[in-house]
Amino acid sequence: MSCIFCKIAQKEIPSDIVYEDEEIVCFRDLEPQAPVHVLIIPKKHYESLDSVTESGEDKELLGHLMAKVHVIAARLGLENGYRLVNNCGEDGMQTVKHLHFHLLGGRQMGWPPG
Ligand code: DGP
Repeated sequence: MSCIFCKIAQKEIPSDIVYEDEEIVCFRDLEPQAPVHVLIIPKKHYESLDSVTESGEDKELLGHLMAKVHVIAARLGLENGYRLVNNCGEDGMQTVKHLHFHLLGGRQMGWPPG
């Protein structure tokens, strides 16, 4: 297995995990872009959002992940709001090819993003 986020999910390489359950892991980003910057990933490997299908399994997993976002945000003290970002593919500037959502907060965000 060469995927770095699979290795983080399997605890083969260390990370600062802030939330974990059977299906997902959330850990602090190595290069934080905000006072709070964590990545939420499914443990199951999907290369990107483009790999997600309409199967019941994928819908359940992604629905579960989305339903946990506000739980994680609350745990991290983001009472005043946050931003959830997915970079998909080359134009989306995705660098790690394991589906992940950036949860950013702790400051006022700008719009439009770069
Ligand atoms: P993206 O551009 O959306 O693919 O963002 C990938 C993010 O992953 C980027 O913000 C840096 C972070 N990252 C890359 N490698 C590691 C790692 O080994 N550990 C952690 N915690 N974060 C990583």
